[in-house]
Amino acid sequence: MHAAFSFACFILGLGLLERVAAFDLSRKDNLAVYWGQDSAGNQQRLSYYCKDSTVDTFPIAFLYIFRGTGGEPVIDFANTCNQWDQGTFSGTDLANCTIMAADIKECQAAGKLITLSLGGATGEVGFSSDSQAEGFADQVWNLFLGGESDIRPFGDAVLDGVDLDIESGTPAHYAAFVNRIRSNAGISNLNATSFALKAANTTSHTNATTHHANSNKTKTTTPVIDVTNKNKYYYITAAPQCPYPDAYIGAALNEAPFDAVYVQFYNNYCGLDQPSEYNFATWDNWAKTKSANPDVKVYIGAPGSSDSAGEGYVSVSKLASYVSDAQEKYSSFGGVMLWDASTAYTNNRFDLGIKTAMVTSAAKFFPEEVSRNATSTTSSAHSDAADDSAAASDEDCDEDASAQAEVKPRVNSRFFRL
Ligand SMILES: *[C@@H]1O[C@H](CO)[C@@H](O)[C@H](O)[C@H]1NC(C)=O
Ligand SMILES: *[C@@H]1O[C@H](CO)[C@@H](O)[C@H](O)[C@H]1NC(C)=O
Ligand SMILES: *[C@@H]1O[C@H](CO)[C@@H](O)[C@H](O)[C@H]1NC(C)=O
Ligand SMILES: *[C@@H]1O[C@H](CO)[C@@H](O)[C@H](O)[C@H]1NC(C)=O
Ligand SMILES: *[C@@H]1O[C@H](CO)[C@@H](O)[C@H](O)[C@H]1NC(C)=O
Ligand SMILES: CC(=O)N[C@H]1CO[C@H](CO)[C@@H](O)[C@@H]1O
Repeated sequence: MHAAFSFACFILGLGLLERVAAFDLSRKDNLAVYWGQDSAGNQQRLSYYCKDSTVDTFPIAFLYIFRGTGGEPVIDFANTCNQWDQGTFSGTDLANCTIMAADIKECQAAGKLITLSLGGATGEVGFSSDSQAEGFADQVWNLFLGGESDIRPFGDAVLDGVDLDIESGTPAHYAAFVNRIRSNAGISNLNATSFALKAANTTSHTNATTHHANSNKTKTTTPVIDVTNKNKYYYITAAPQCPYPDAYIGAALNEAPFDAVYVQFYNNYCGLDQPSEYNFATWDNWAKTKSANPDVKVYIGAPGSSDSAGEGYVSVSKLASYVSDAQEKYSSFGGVMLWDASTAYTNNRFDLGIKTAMVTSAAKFFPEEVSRNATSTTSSAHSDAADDSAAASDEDCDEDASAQAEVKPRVNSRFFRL
């Protein structure tokens, strides 16, 4: 009885996870697309890009000043939320982006990860000591992740992790930052897979214990673990440039465990437009021999259009051939990263084009893995449990959208990344 009950709960638990098509880091057809810098000059609110199942992860960009006025960081999402148009928390330059909370939750309900990207080309970033890095990790944890603060730029929305796109400042102490975030999240010795197993195990064990509690009152004190809300796995990624090792985040990548790296194969001699210098093999070798996490996933980072990078743009079919090559040869390959959402959408849905190609070739190389379909999984991602909340917030969002339509989109992004 005990065993059968636990097993049933375990299966039920997994069923709940699958209803919202949970993110799966182990796949080789994931798509991460940066959002926030309005590179095409027509950026829509975040939820606009979550209406279908094309994109799995949105790193939102950027938190670009670590220590601003009042000791708080500074964030900017161009025409969607910034310190000038939306206002700041008192005594700081930290924008109050509570208007984005519903969008973040709507995207998460559709099974997508929303992470906060730190840095960018014009970032004022860096640390002078491990303790400063740890203090900043606590701040980020409390402002955006599972912690608590009087000021939460996204209100009660809880982001799914952080991305380090460090392209300036000093490279030291980022490992201390990463390790502190992971420690705050309670995942120091876990990865996404072992965390999920442990959570499922804990839930089934707690339920089994509770079930038997009537026969022995002393057991009713067993704590109930909440695995639904803040107690989730928090993902840490980085966006190194392709020249190996990366000048800014390279050391940290060897010292602290990252879940994935979105290597920028553009604006550099080793980019996608330079087939003879393109160096994914070097990054695969790094993953297996030097990375603090030997299971780290390496994504091919690409421009979403010819306008979104100085050089390195290639067509969907050219990128697809890099993808199928990597799926076949490199076990570290995890998918594609695009900079950014607005340019990819403007460029004939480049995101959908590469996602469809990735899914098709992954199904060819890994027929044993449950395949997914970039065009047809939309309905399943919105099905079942996710439906009610998504439908409710859709209505709220439509009202907001018409209100927002009157705000003029900015012509130039202040953080156009070259
Ligand atoms: C932040 O903005 C929301 C609405 O966008 C508002 O309700 C809230 O009062 C603001 N918080 C502060 C501290 O200004
Ligand atoms: C699951 O729980 C059992 C009993 O508490 C424990 O022995 C086992 O190691 C746990 N497995 C995981 C993956 O946490
Ligand atoms: C209840 O738990 C106590 C302490 O663990 C144990 O001594 C007792 O035998 C249990 N009673 C039953 C009915 O299982
Ligand atoms: C987690 O770690 C185990 C080995 O400890 C590995 O087999 C598994 O692939 C890892 N999962 C992820 C998502 O990295
Ligand atoms: C995905 O589904 C659509 C519609 O059912 C179908 O036309 C397409 O061939 C499928 N693609 C893959 C890669 O299975
Ligand atoms: C199947 C089942 O009963 N699951 C429950 C296990 O315990 C957690 C926490 O109390 C509940 O949220 C689940 O519904």
